[in-house]
Amino acid sequence: APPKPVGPVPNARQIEWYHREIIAFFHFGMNTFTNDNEGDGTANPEVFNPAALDCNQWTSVLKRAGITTGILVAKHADGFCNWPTKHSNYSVKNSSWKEGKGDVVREFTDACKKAGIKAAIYLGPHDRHDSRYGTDDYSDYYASQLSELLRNYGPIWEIWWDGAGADKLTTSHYTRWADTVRRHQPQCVIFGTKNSYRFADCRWVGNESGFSGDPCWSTINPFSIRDESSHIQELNHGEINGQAYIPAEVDVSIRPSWFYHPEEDKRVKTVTELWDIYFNSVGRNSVLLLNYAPNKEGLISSVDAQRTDSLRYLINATFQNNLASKASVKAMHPRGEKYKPTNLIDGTENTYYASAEGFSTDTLTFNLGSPQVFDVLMLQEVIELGQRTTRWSVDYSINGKKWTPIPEATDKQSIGYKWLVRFKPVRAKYVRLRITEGQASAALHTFGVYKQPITK
Ligand code: OTN
Repeated sequence: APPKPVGPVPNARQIEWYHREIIAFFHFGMNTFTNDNEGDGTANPEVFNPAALDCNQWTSVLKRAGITTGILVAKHADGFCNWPTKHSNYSVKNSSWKEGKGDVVREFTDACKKAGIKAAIYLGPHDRHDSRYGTDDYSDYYASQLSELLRNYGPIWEIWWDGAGADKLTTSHYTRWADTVRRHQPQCVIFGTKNSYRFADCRWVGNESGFSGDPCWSTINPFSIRDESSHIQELNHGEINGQAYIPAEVDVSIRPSWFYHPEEDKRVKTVTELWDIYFNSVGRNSVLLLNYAPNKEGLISSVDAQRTDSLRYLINATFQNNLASKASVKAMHPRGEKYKPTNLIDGTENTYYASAEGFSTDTLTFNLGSPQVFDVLMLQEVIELGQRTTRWSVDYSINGKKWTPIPEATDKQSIGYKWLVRFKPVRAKYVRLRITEGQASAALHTFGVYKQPITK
């Protein structure tokens, strides 16, 4: 019989969300033209004029980087709307761009559709331009804009409810807005914060620097999201006994700021920094939300594009070859033929290894056939069955008798959708995964060892 799920489990939106692994953010708006990050909402709409805006260039950057989803800021806290909304005059309609006939949201969603990329939207809950902010009238205004965006631009894959400046907004505001989201786009993922905690499919990770905690559980107590300032650790690590399944989405910018500033052109994150961020987010059971800052022309600078090309090269070059894929595998407590140990190395998620009922510990020994050199390992759990394994270690051996621990892979805790570990290259013919604690029998679909390409 298959293992029974344990604890909270992901919904269909969350399963799909995890598989994106990396999502792109696009901070572009009035701040781009005023060289600001937090405009006060008084900038003249005329200054918005992205003369060479080309969202197809943005999506080509994503395609090269292998990123399949993009979130556009439609309205940031300065209140300026990047689409010609019917519900405000503070928008592209009154800008000099295309004589007021332009629509960034339209160009973005069209480009995404053409490129096969999922389009998503950030509609800032905080608004410094609109004097109704925080009132019931503002609730109407925001709901109308949400409907406008969710009805007229095709499928919207995620909606992003930034908690910044949002403390005045109550659960009743968000209840209404969540109804609007669910009515128009039932599959839309919700990034929820503070008082939108009840509707969150994914949570903030507690920093904007690109790292999840170790461990990082997919579960958390919803009140830790609501009362975020006193629960930064819980946001970063999750809570193993948390009542809800709300995994972390790690938002970080490829530049120091969220919006474009020419003076930051020399401070674009290096490939090494992005590689660290990848391991500390995707490699820690989270989704990476990586921000691009299109410039005043309306284009992504070539350095930024090259950096994510290189990140993609590193990901593909590292993970294309699981050096354990031809191993023979022995398990201490196998569940049976359907859940056999070689399911771990067959390169698919559809088959998985499971330990026998009643065993929350297990040992899996991989004979690689010949000595191999590797410096990365990957584990993936069957997330549909809940967060199961809670402590594990990996050792290696040349003769299968004398084992050496990998310090970086000793006494690890969470696994979840994906857990990656990097270490100094080791040479070994045998590798062993010891599962030493669990909330239930292990259920893993992937175990892999890899060698990073020489990068310097
Ligand atoms: O000043 N801030 O608002 C701030 C500074 C540093 C890091 C975060 C924030 S606000 C924070 O942003 C998150 C997204 O990065 C979430 O939306 C949180 O709810 C929000 O409080």
